[in-house]
Amino acid sequence: MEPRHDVVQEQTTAGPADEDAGTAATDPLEARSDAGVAAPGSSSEAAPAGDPRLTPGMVPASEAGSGSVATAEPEEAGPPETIAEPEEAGPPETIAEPEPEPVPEAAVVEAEAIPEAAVVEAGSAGASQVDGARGQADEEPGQPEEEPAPTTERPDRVAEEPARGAAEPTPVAPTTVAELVAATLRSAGVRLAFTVPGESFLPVLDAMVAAGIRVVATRHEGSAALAAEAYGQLTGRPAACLGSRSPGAANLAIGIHTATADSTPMFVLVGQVGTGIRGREAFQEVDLVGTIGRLAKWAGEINDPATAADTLGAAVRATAEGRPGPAFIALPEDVLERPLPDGTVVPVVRSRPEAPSVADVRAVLHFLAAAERPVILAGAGVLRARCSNDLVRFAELLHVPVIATWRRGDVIPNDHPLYLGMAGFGSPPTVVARMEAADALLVIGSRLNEVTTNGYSLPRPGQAWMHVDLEPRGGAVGESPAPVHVIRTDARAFLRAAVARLKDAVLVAGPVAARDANNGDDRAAWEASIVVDAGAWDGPGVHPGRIIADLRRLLPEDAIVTTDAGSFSGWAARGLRFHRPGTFLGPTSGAMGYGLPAAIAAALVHRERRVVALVGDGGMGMTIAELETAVREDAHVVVIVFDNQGYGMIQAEQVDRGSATAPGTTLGAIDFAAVARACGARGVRVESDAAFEGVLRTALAASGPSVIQLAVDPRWVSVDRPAVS
Ligand SMILES: Cc1ncc(C[n+]2csc(CCOP(=O)(O)OP(=O)(O)O)c2C)c(N)n1
Ligand SMILES: [Mg+2]
Repeated sequence: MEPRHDVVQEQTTAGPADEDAGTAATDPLEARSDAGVAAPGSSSEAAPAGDPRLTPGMVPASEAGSGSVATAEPEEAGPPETIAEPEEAGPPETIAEPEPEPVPEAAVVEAEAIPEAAVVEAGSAGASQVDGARGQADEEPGQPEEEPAPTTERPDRVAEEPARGAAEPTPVAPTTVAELVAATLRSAGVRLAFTVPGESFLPVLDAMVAAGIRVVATRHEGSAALAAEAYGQLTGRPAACLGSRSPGAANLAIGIHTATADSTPMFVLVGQVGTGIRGREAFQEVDLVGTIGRLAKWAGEINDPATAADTLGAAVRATAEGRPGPAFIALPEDVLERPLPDGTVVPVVRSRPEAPSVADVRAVLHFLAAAERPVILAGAGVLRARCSNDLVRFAELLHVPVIATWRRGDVIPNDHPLYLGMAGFGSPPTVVARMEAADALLVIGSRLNEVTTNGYSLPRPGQAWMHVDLEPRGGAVGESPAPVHVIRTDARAFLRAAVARLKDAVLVAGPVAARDANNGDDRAAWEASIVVDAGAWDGPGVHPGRIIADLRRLLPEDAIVTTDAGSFSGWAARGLRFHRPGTFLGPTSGAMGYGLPAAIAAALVHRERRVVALVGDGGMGMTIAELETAVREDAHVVVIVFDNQGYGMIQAEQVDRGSATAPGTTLGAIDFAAVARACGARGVRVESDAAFEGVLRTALAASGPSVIQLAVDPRWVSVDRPAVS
């Protein structure tokens, strides 16, 4: 793509950084003299009040020089007072990032309390989004740590009461392998563990409780793993899940895969048969590391107290460095209570994101600024790095719209005029069309999976795109078409650096106005395409789109929504709106059974917030016993079951393929409301749209779990094939 000479110019004094950037006379970010820069104090004042084309920090073309945009770079161009910074002229509303992190002090105290704690410095190549969530990625490299966003909610009860009301344990140096495991996890940020216990790892559970990690029993290991995964998605910190030998590990598998697919930090601990009886058909014996362990990002086994610290250090590094993911640790039963050698220390990992180079940042800025129809596609990397505010600022400064990757619809507030929807299942046609129309696509914090890319049709052949990611795919399985530029860094490090360069930008009114006009049209088209509650419907049962519209109207802005897999989820994907990052949890693994365990995890983290799980009758059948877990844990979750008495999404596929009998997808009735009541929760069946609002209001106002069972006629095939037109 030929750079447009009339779009961007950069006010700078020539210096080493410019040589570094390699700018040339034809570059759209040409070095220019002060002549094109607004006079001190003039920039924001020069903008006519109320002119929607001009945002803070921008000046009209007449002020900026002919046909150009100038960015004044703070480090090169002199003091910022020459140009009004966005903050001075009215900052964009701050988005509340997910909750402030409650962990670091305790982790530090503990590490320090253990003599000679080994600090494993992570290499600079990988950015730690995990540690970022614990506070370190709040720092821009070389910058002081940022204050967490203010919050009105009371502190996280999980962190506050790790042992449910018990006092914070006094750290003691571990003496056994089990204690070392617990101490390592605790120092890595773990505060919650979900498990179905087995005889093979009981000393670890006791050690965890002693170390201040709260242990929650679930009714199935699959739920334990999915709850731990959801906790990691929500907080950016790892939780743990535990299962016993091969049966427990097999049941944990769904959550291990989900954590890998969703780049979620997590520890998976599995009891293993004793080292002395391996290979002899021992009870429940299997090569855990070589089988189920391979679903994880990293897998290892602790066979010897002498190497336990090294193995655990590698596990922590795996969760924390580069693309986050689950670490799987097999724990042979006979090793757990063996004493540690003298001098064993708890491994502590610190990693910091690598800052992008000036040239990298410039390449992206030029790319977006020179385009006519640029788009940013933003994914989980932005959420994990907790930099939605930075992304909003970046998009605003460049006037570039943002599309969320599949199941990351909360990446920026959906009521922002630059938000143009979520890609993937359930997205309206405007989303793919807009991405296809982009002459410059910036992908940030996404691995570009099959669903987000509309079956790998995006980026389309010949489309110019750039990739900012912790682990961009390259080599034989690299992206096609290849990106024109790749920056291996975390989203926050990139966005911070880019915003720092951009915030004094001055853009000519002409291109900005054209961009804004396009963005306005695109936003209007998207808004028109996400109506899900249209059409006359008097039953039987509810109109799924109206249920979603009611939720959109009635849920508080900080409510957290979780979802299962199924046709019902399409109405939510299209019709819900998110106002804050960290308000949606959905697995890109597509795992059924996620909704309820994820909601329980979210409710344990945010006791004061409303948590709503959207599930089908199929998915609910898989995890229904966790209602008892929710009751026992006093988790305030509202589970909304779209009950069409079948595996609807799969049945639709069968019908499309011409299956005569659609075998295996018709289910019978379960009285989910009655089961809820039998577990000690509230349970209500809703047969009509009109009845829903009152039932929902009651459930939201109550404490503890509620189930709202919605009768859904099977003619509601999907959001694209509703029962009414
Ligand atoms: C664990 C798991 N098993 C199977 C599937 C395949 N699958 C996707 S959607 C679906 C049907 C879900 O049924 P239900 O929860 O009732 O939702 P509905 O489609 O009827 O709205 C199935 C079986 C899956 N995604 N995950
Ligand atoms: Mg169903």
